[in-house]
Amino acid sequence: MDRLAELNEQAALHGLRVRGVFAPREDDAIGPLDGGRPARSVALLGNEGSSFWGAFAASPEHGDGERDALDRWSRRVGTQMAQRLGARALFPFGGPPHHPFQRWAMRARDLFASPVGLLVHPEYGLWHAFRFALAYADQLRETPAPAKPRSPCADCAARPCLSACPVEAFVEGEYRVPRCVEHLLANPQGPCVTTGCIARHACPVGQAHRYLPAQAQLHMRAFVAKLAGLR
Ligand code: B12
Repeated sequence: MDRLAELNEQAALHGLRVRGVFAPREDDAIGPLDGGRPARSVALLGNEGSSFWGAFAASPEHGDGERDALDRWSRRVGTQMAQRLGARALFPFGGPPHHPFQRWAMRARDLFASPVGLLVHPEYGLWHAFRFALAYADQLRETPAPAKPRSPCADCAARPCLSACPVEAFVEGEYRVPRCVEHLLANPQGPCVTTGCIARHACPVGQAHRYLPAQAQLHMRAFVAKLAGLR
């Protein structure tokens, strides 16, 4: 089996998807892999919609009551997959400094910056994210990446994502984090926390892939806990 097919198969066991592959450059600061070989391919692994929720909900991390359950699950699954596949795992959390997952993802596949900063996908809209990346010494993809389609935001004149936030935390190209933080902390039972970011819900793209309520709540509660520390 080729290495990309093997990776797809292993990822699917955890409800994860290969969310693009790119060839790293020097300025990606990935460094040498075990044995001193340079990384030649990096695969991004993550969720499309709630694809990983069943696997995560059945995991020990989900039920143990400790903090950062999803990050701990991602670290365990990513580390195990890396060992099995002869790759090195890189994580989106644990910084700063942070690995630039969004910049990498735009190089790797059909993802685009949206007005609210999250990357938008033509099918999944804003309902996708990254759990880890695997750096390989091999060339994982032999055929050239498919041509990028047009960003769905290019044809969206209404831009409901920018007007939906109750505290105007998003203006084109800027995320006013303190406004969002104050609102979430002051309204822990409000819809932003219980159903997920209202600006994200307002995007008309990928509505069928909106997160399950349990997943949306987990992300927002984890986010609020982190924000309380940032204040
Ligand atoms: C720091 C951070 C935050 C900070 C925001 C910092 C800021 N001022 O923008 C906080 C903690 C507030 C935050 C919030 C959220 N985040 Co965040 N965050 C990150 C993190 C860990 C690092 C980003 C970074 O600094 N990268 C380093 C630079 C060098 O790399 P870069 O690719 O060039 O990163 C740039 C973009 O990330 C951009 N950016 C990030 N957010 C926004 C928002 C706007 C409006 C704009 C214009 C730009 C922008 O700014 C970075 C610096 O240029 C990334 C994970 C990662 N490692 O990339 C997740 C990440 C960007 N976040 C993500 C998500 C999902 C969220 C939340 C929705 C969390 C949630 N509740 O589920 C919220 C969004 C707010 C909301 N109301 O919905 C996802 C985005 C997935 C996607 N579809 O694109 C990421 C990739 C994590 C993941 N595991 O997938 N986040």
